[in-house]
Amino acid sequence: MEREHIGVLVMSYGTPESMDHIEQYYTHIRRGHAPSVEQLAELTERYEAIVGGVFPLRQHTNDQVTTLEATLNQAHPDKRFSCYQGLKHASPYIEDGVEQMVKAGVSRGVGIVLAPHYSTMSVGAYIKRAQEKADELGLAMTFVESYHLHPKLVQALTERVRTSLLGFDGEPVRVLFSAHSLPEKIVEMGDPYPTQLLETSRAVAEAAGVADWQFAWQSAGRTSVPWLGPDILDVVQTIKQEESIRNVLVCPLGFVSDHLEVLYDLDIEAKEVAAELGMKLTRTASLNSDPLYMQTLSDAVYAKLSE
Ligand code: FEC
Repeated sequence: MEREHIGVLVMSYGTPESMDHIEQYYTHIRRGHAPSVEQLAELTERYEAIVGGVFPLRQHTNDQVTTLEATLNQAHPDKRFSCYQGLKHASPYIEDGVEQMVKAGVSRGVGIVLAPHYSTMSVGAYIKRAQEKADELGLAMTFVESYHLHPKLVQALTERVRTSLLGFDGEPVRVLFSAHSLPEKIVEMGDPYPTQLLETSRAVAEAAGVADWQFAWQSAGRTSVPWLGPDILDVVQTIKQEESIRNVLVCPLGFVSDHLEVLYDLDIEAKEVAAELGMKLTRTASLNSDPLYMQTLSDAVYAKLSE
């Protein structure tokens, strides 16, 4: 009997294709409004600072998509899985990925985002775009909304926290779990994002035996509306000045890959703030294509198929 051909739309934030594409990318993030000359220069400088003109998120997303396809096919040989990339702000866009699945003649599609926590403004927006394109093309699709408490995800994060703590030679350390901030209005909307992030933080802290931890937001947008806080840079200052804490381990569990928000906002900006205060700040390694993370995605996709 022929194996059923399932299309998996793997959605990720996306990154510019080259330095020449930063303006186009930034304009897409700003819903069609081009950035000012200063804003563009500032973002270009941040990209230059992390990687000298290469965009690591693209490679990580490529690897995650290829590895997830292999993981799914190995775990479920009775079916044939093909993974397609769909990016939020760069090519191949989410709509392109859906189109590719239809062209390949898959019998149905499952969508998953390379971000474990659901918010209407993040994962919800990815899903909306994919669903609209799938409806237009007549493809049946279902979506994984979140997988923030999957035991293998918690295990992968726990291992990273434990490993990084060894670098502090037994000295007291405050663990700061972090994620991308969003406008405060999501709280009034009853959005599950803050609660899910706290649930993952608590699960990892318990599994790693960490009693001294707190949650902080990072990378808030440069807009006039209020964003969720406290911001991680303020937290670092406050805990040094008010609690005399000298050691900080950041675990950015709202992200899965090495990219600008981790490599610049934490590795350069937060480390600089900490160094000025005479503190030691390190961060846990990103998941990227960790086998436990790939199994988390594979399990979540497969569970969706049998719903
Ligand atoms: O490495 C890279 O090239 C891309 C890194 C990157 C990731 C990422 C993830 C998330 N974002 C989320 C929300 C927002 C909201 C705004 C916003 C703006 C930016 C800008 C850049 C950027 N984001 Fe991002 N985000 C990344 C990069 N993000 C660059 C524009 C300049 C700036 O503000 O720094 C505000 C947009 C608006 O005006 O409406 C909101 C969320 C995530 C985590 C979930 C996910 O991955 O989708 C939430 C990676």
